[in-house]
Order: sequence, then C-alpha cells, then structure tokens
Amino acid sequence: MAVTRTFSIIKPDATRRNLTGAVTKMLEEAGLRVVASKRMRMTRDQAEGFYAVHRERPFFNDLCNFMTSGPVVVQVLEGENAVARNREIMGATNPAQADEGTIRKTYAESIEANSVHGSDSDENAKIEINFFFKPEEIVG
Ligand code: IDP
Ligand code: MG
Repeated sequence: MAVTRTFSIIKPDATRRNLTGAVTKMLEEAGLRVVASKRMRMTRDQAEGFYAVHRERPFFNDLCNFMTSGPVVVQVLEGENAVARNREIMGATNPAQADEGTIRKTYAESIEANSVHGSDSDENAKIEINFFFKPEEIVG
C-alpha cells in the first residue's frame, strides 16, 4: 500500500463543541498524520464551490448554511491508503448507521452536522486539497 494524502474538514458542529483536538486524536490514532491544518470560516462561495457536486440535492442549501455557520479546521492527512483509512475512521454519513468507535458515531449530532468531511477518492482528494491549500502550506 502506498502512502497517500486525503483532505479532511472538522465541521462547525465539532469546533463549536471544542472537539478539534479530540477528532484529530482519533485521526492520528488511526495512523493518519496531519501535514497541513488551518482554522478558517468558509465563505458562502467556498462552501458552494466545495460542495458543487451536491448542488442539485435537496439538502444543498442547508448544508452550505451549516458549513458557513462557524469555524472549520481544514486539514491534509497523510498515511497508508489515506482516503480509505480516513473514511473508515469517520464512519457512515448518517451517525445512526456509523460503526462503534468511528468519529461520527462518537461525536456527530445528525446526518448533516456529522463532525467531519473526508475525500472519497484519490482524484477528489487532490482537487479538494488544492481548493484550500497552497503547496507550500503542506509540510510532510
Ligand atoms: P460524506 O460526507 O459521507 O461523503 P456526502 O453524501 O458526500 O457524504 O454528503 C456530503 C455532506 O452533506 C454530508 O457529510 C452531510 O453533512 C450532508 N448530507 C448528506 N446527506 C444528507 C441528508 O440526507 N440530509 C442532510 N444533510 C446531508
Ligand atoms: Mg462526500
């Protein structure tokens, strides 16, 4: 297995509850390394651009409202098979369906306010990392 990178967001429901460290600890314990990290408030344009793939979905407007409702922490994670490893430790989108021990089972409030984002493919990871980070901000 190759060492790869993925893109993560600690969402506003988690930053509001002061869970940045707790979530990051679970990522690190899953074997992922934070090689870039910044706390920011997403603009409406950034949220709509980032989630453009979902723009026809009924939850799109609410999702953009939620993602701009408070600070987020955007991160680049590195590790063996990082995309799949991160998806595993995140758990299912709906916390009611997430496995025990996952971030979403442990911390998510709802299917929308589900504490973390993680890229779903290597290709999307590259696009998402470039959306929020300059190359020199990533230090592996
Ligand atoms: P993922 O984050 O597990 O990859 P996606 O299907 O890509 O899930 O959805 C992106 C985000 O949109 C979810 O993480 C969640 O915050 C929100 N979302 C997804 N499905 C629903 C829904 O049915 N109702 C409300 N929000 C949703
Ligand atoms: Mg997704």
